[in-house]
Amino acid sequence: MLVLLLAISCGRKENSPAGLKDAFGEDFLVGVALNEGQIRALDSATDSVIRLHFNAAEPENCLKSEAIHPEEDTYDWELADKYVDFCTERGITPYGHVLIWHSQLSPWFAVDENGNDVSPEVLKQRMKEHITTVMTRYKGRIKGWDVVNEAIEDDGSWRQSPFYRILGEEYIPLAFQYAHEADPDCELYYNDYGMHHEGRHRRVLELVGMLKDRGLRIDAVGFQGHMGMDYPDIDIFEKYMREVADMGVGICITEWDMSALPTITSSADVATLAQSLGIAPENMLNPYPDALPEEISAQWNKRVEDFFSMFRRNSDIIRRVNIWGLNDSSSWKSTPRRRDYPLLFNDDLTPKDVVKHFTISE
Ligand code: 9MR
Repeated sequence: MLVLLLAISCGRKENSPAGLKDAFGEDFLVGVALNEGQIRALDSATDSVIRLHFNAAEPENCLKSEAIHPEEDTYDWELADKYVDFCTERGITPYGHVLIWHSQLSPWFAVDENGNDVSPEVLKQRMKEHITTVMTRYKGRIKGWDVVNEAIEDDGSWRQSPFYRILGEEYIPLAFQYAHEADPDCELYYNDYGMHHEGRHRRVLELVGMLKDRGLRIDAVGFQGHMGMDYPDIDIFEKYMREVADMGVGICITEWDMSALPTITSSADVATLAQSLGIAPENMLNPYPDALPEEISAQWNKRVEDFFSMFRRNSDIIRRVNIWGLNDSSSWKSTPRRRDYPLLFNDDLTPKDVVKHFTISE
């Protein structure tokens, strides 16, 4: 009776799920990317929302090589250790992002003392040392790692990263080999964005096939979910996920967020776009500095609902959906000069309509 009364007073029915992790409990894990303040639990209200809604996490920045391995013989474990402890204490499964990525790469990683590219042998040795040291520290605690991130361009060509320049595409199987040797029980992923581009999609299929043909472990492909109101096409996203899963790997939706702002590409006709949205052309870069208009908010919530319903329909292949941040003000997409509304919680931590839709039973 007390439980029922409490549930009613909280606006929920007795059997309605409490948080997103419960709403999708039968389907997949629901994760959040944690920033430094959240990992340090600086704000108790933030902490409560994390505890209520999420059962998985990735660290937004603290496991990247520039943060954790700033100099060749120096590791900085302070925040990364806290991240893993934070998750463990709250029953949240911690995931690792990221081992080999061209961006936020430690400046020393691929160059010699004169700033020239190191030899292939030296780079292999550095990759192996980095992967082995980091994975060994969190062995048995971090459940899975993004081993290689963003190696492929939209058109399917290999990204000209220092790793590719020095080792060619061979750096990818090498990274997976080193990772598996470091922690044989750990899940290993390839992670990339813009997965609706046909060129990248074809190359991802080829890459997964190549790793499997060589007998290397790859558990899942991470489809980063950085989206907008007009991309990606939901049917193509679903079709491509299924095609990748058909190769015998799981799917993780990693880094999910959806910009609520108009997409402006270099070829966009900004004046026409502005007119169609009723926005003055000079305000197009920051069209909603004070609040998101209700009409746009309704469209945003509906599109998010469509995507999450599609994820649920594909729960036979999707293992985890990881949101790239908690509330709008903490998103990498929102800055004072371009205020965006891409996450599931408002600045004040209240849930958006789509969260209520999934967590409150009718
Ligand atoms: O959210 C991250 C932001 O805080 C960093 O400044 C940025 C630097 O590149 O990286 C962001 O996260 C990226 C992720 O690690 C890989 N995929 C793209 C994400 C958004 O840039």
